[in-house]
Amino acid sequence: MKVLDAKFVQGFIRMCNDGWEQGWHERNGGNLTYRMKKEETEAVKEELGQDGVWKEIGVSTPKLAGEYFLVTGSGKYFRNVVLDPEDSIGIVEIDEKGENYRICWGLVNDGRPTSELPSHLMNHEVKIQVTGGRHRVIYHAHTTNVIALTFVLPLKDEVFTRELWEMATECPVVFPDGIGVIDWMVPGGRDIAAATSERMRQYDVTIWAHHGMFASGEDFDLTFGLMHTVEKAAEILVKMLSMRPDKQQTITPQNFRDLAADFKVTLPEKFLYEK
Ligand code: 2HA
Ligand code: ZN
Repeated sequence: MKVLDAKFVQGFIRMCNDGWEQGWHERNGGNLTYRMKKEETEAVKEELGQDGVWKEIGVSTPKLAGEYFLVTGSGKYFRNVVLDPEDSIGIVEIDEKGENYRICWGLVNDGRPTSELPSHLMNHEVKIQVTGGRHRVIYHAHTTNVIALTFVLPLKDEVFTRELWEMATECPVVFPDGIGVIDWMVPGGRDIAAATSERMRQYDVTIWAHHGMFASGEDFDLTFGLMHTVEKAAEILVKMLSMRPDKQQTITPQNFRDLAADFKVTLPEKFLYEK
């Protein structure tokens, strides 16, 4: 089968375009990676070259040895993915040590995988461990309202989680484990990758202060839906804070406990503090 005819590739391209249409991917902002299933790799094998040069990932991810990933390219624009996928995205194989990658398909004009490859791969490695391999998608986007909030709220997991939960009843059901937040860091390197993956052990979403969000999920719908839900809650919070800084009424800690019981989710008490 041709790579571009495969369902997972079409889903990946659609997600890139959906993110662009949300306004989360100005210029070359944001990146997306997908850990391919064995049968998906097998299905497109006829188009996967073995002649790519091995290059250093920059971090060591031994649990990803031999895995194949579909990735967006460094410097590529999400808005172009749907028009010219072979230029904008590619498939990479990870070597047997988990330290190098080679391009097997796509990124045809001397392209390279996303500059955030270290963060993506470290997050994939952590998520394989904590989800027993269920999570396959890691998504980074420059979500406007979440970024705006990182200038006015304390950069604490408890504060962001609680404030965003209060903005929409679905939030604690969609992200019951909460949200991690890290201080501003230089993007693209080993340090931000380590700090993010440490948060992703507990959470499916991590906010990068003054930069954007990282989200992890089982498939494209769940991961895009998670990003969308968090960003929508942030939009409501920005609107609320713009109208008046205090709340006339809100969802209370007891309301959250009642919701958790009915919706069969566990909401950690550390987020249900008295204010
Ligand atoms: O430009 O979003 O974090 C890609 C990025 C870097
Ligand atoms: Zn970014």
